[in-house]
Amino acid sequence: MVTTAEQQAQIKTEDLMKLTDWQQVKEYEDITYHKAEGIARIAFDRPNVRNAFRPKTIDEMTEAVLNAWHDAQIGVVWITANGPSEKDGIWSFCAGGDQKVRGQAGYVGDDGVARLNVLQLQRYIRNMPKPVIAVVPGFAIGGGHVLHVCCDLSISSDNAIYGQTGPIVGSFDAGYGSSFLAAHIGQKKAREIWFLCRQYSAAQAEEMGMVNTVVPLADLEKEALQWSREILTKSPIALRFIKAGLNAELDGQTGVQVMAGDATMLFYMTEEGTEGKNAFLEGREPDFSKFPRRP
Ligand code: 2NE
Repeated sequence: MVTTAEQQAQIKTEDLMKLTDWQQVKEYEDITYHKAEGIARIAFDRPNVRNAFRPKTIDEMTEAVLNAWHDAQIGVVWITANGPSEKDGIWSFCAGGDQKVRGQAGYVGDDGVARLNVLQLQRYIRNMPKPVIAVVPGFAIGGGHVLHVCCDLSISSDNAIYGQTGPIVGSFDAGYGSSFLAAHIGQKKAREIWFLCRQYSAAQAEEMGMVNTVVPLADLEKEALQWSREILTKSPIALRFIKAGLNAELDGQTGVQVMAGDATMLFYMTEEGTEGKNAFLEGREPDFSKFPRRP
């Protein structure tokens, strides 16, 4: 049976987080950020507005995502959310852009300027050479739905609700929010989601291949920890290339560039690549004669 609203209200973030020794990285206003066991846990922390994001939320999340990207001890990154709402006890992942700060030209920050760097955040999630898991404890709607789509894997609580509202509230994401979604669930289903703006249960999301697995809310982080620990036993470079390869076609020249950068990194790690650098530093001609032209 799906976790009911009454049961959701009884489950606190601390209950979900007690399974490992999470260490706070930095204090933020709109998110929380912790690390443990090589995992980064980055969580929306505006549960009273279904974790809708404003420019500050996205700026904070971007900083945390980049920190996790550049931390060599981190092998898996979670994008998740805290809860429940103090108002009604309901859990959410993210309900997209905060409509209350939406001005004439976009979402307005504390500085009065309309700008929302959520598309940049989507690209960081995709380009980061490590698995990113959406750990979804409730509503994933609008731009929140797009963020889970951009993650490599989605682990869903059974009470989660998925859907789009853009064409209702006067917005849309015709980028990854549409094309990457279609790559997951097919063109017909992606068009249905955007054209009709219906809401879908976690079970329906799993059936259409939009999420990887569904568990009771109380077990969400236990499941995410198990998946993460399994991933952490695998070769980082193998995972890096698989992610880049899976992204490459949809990402066009940018996808090729990311893979090319990874290939260059590997080349630097070879004796052949090092010979070129050493020769320059030693003021001599490089000698590549000993390196075979492999068939
Ligand atoms: C998420 C959903 C379906 C939940 O419905 P329900 O009935 O369970 O909750 P309710 O009462 O609507 O919301 C609870 C509180 O959260 C606030 C509400 O205003 C309410 O506040 P109070 O009345 O208690 O004060 N809230 C929820 N979502 C909010 C939001 N996005 N902005 C500001 N406050 C929000 C239901 O709440 C819903 O449909 N929410 C709106 C979803 C939505 O339209 N999101 C924006 C889509 S566009 C977007 O995200 C986007 C994009 O398309 C392109 C670029 C960037 C962003």
